[in-house]
Amino acid sequence: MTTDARHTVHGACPLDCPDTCSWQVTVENGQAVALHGTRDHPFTRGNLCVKLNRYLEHTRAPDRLLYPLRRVGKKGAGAFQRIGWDEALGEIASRFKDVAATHGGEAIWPFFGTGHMGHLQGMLGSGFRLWNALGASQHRMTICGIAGIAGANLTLGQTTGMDPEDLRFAKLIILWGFNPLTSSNHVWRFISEARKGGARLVVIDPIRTRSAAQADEHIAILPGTDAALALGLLNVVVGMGAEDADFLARHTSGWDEYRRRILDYPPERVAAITRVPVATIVALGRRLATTRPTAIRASQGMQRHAGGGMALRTISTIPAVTGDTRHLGGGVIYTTGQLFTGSVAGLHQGDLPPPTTRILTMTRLGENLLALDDPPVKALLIYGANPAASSPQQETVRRGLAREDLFTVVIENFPTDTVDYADIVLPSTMQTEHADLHNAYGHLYLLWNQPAVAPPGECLPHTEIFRRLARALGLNEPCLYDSDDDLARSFLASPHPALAGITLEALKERGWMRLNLPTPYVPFADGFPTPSGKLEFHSEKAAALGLDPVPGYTPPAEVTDAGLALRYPLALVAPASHYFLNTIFANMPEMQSRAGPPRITLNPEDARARGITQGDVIRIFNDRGAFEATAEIGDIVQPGVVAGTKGYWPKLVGERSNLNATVAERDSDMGGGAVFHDNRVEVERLRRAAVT
Ligand SMILES: Nc1nc2c(c(=O)[nH]1)N[C@H]1C(S)=C(S)[C@@H](COP(=O)(O)OP(=O)(O)OC[C@H]3O[C@@H](n4cnc5c(=O)[nH]c(N)nc54)[C@H](O)[C@@H]3O)O[C@H]1N2
Ligand SMILES: Nc1nc2c(c(=O)[nH]1)N[C@H]1C(S)=C(S)[C@@H](COP(=O)(O)OP(=O)(O)OC[C@H]3O[C@@H](n4cnc5c(=O)[nH]c(N)nc54)[C@H](O)[C@@H]3O)O[C@H]1N2
Ligand code: SF4
Ligand SMILES: [Mo]
Repeated sequence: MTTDARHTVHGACPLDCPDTCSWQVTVENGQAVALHGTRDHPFTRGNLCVKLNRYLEHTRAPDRLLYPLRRVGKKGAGAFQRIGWDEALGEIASRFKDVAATHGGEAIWPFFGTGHMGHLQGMLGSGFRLWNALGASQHRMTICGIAGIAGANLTLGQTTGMDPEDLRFAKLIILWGFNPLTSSNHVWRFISEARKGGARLVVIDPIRTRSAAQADEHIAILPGTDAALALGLLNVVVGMGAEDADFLARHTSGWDEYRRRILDYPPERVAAITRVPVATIVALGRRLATTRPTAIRASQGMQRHAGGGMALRTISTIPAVTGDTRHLGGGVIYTTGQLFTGSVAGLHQGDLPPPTTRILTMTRLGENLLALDDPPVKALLIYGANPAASSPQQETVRRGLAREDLFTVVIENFPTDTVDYADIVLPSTMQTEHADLHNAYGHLYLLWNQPAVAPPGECLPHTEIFRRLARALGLNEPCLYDSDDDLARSFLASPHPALAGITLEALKERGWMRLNLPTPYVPFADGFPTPSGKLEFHSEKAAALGLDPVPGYTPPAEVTDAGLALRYPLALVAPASHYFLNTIFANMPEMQSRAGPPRITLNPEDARARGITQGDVIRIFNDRGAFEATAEIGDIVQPGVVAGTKGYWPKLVGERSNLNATVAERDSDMGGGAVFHDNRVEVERLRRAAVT
């Protein structure tokens, strides 16, 4: 690589977004001067998004962490002094060794988030070998889509039934709990193409989002009731005798049992559960019965509920009943992540045996820090995560992080609320400064990210930090010292045909490569990857897990709880912000000014009942906590539902809390997933809007 001439470097967006954009960094005299989407990438096609267009600026932001730090003030105060790397790693190694000697390795919790999605630097593999060698507790990534993954897997054996690019062939598209114009904008091109060909677009979402506002029809469902709606729609299909009897007989198991379940959900019953009018259910059910191909793009939003796994499990049955599974452009998409069948064991374990230590659920951080025994968590190493802002039950998390006897290391790019609780802070590189290999969860391309520029200050990539930490700990296992290229190769060295012909050299040369799957992708040509080889309405695996053997409807824990409803009558839904990616960019002045202050939208009826007018400062609370926001009044939500957006840094907003102060540390029905949108609150006015 020359450093003086102008040249471009292949890369990929590392953030938690289905699109995993391919990008090109233009480098001049060793500086990154421009960042563009890769034009010939079939999914990205030359564009990034409003957030990442300013990424280079973000890498040079004045608040970027550049040096290792040691805490000098109280936990949470954010007072630090600069130290050297050797000192920092020496201290971490000696504290980890003490903890392991006194309490066992499981008292160490490596806690990673979705701040970076790579195999080398991010949640798909970073540090896993080191934690295994140390005998640390294992970290279960429950904060995002796990309930839906578990649910879709029970039905289909995998989490997608089609390639998102094939949405363009659909004649009816249902975006179910998915707001792509904000959270996955590149898929909109394929939806638009289908619409040009006459497809109808229906959005099912409690909020009239940007995407819902652009649709032919918006169905404003009560949060957490989607599985009931799915059963109601199938009730209409079955009532018309429109089920694909041949497909059901040949490729599914348990249809009779499931059919009886469907018959339990006539539109009238479903309307009462979901608040969707009977006529709307019947009309969509009829369209579903008669429109081939129909594509359903489901997303994470609807599974952030106590019944979230069941929601995806039930919705995933629809294309089998209608026969859409047979058609190109028909089927259901949840995530494409599972199609990236690299060698996970190779990357995560190297030559070590699989870990057998206890597994800690990340969305129980507060409770695990405060109540766990045998052994208690005594050392926490947080990377690519901002739990003081992103995790449920914020006050509990803070109390846990404030424990004086807890040794906390945070590896970060920016001084987040979580950093404020660290004993030692380590500065990490950003995506233009390190190498990585990326999967996607919204398309079928593997990507390589080549470092484009030297890191600023003393920032290091995680891979290098973990090699140095292994040395400081005196660990000898050779695989802990593998280079970045070796690590990438260990994932690519998979015998699975989907990776045939994909080498590190080819990826470096091209930047991205499609998985070696047939084009078009026909997922279930050889049967379903379930235990029976069929699409499973009846699931023995579910029964063995203590779950209902047949898909159904599991009510949300809070939204339909009548007792709770008396005290906290409003259901708070808190999805993606258009200008932040989770908590990333919420410290960037440009994005802060575009996003504005935290807002909560109330229906005019709910606002009137509380004497709240547009622009008032309001307090949103329940037994778990409270936060402040500016009131926005509008009919984008129904009475009884209020909406905000995630991502604000608590320390930068009123009451030093964001909406996760009110969310419960509760598990969903499957996989221990988080329940961010299953949350009852009350709202009161704090101050009148300033008169201008
Ligand atoms: N109320 C509510 N809360 C939610 C959600 C919701 O819908 N509603 N959604 C949830 C979901 S889906 C998710 S995925 C989580 C995400 O929650 P988190 O896992 O906390 O993810 P982020 O906020 O994206 O990123 C965390 C941190 O990673 C850092 N980071 C980025 N790249 C790197 C890197 O290369 N190295 C290091 N060391 N750090 C890096 C960023 O600076 C950022 O501070 O939030 C959840 N929280
Ligand atoms: N701009 C931006 N893009 C993002 C993110 C971001 O923070 N900002 N976050 C990223 C992350 S972490 C993820 S996991 C992905 C995917 O994240 P998404 O799947 O987009 O997740 P959410 O934003 O939580 O929810 C999507 C939609 O589901 C709706 N919803 C909530 N509850 C229900 C329900 O019970 N039923 C139905 N039908 N709908 C419901 C919400 O109102 C929202 O409009 O997006 C990623 N993209
Ligand atoms: S956040 Fe999503 S849309 Fe934006 S650049 Fe990254 S992958 Fe692309
Ligand atoms: Mo996520």
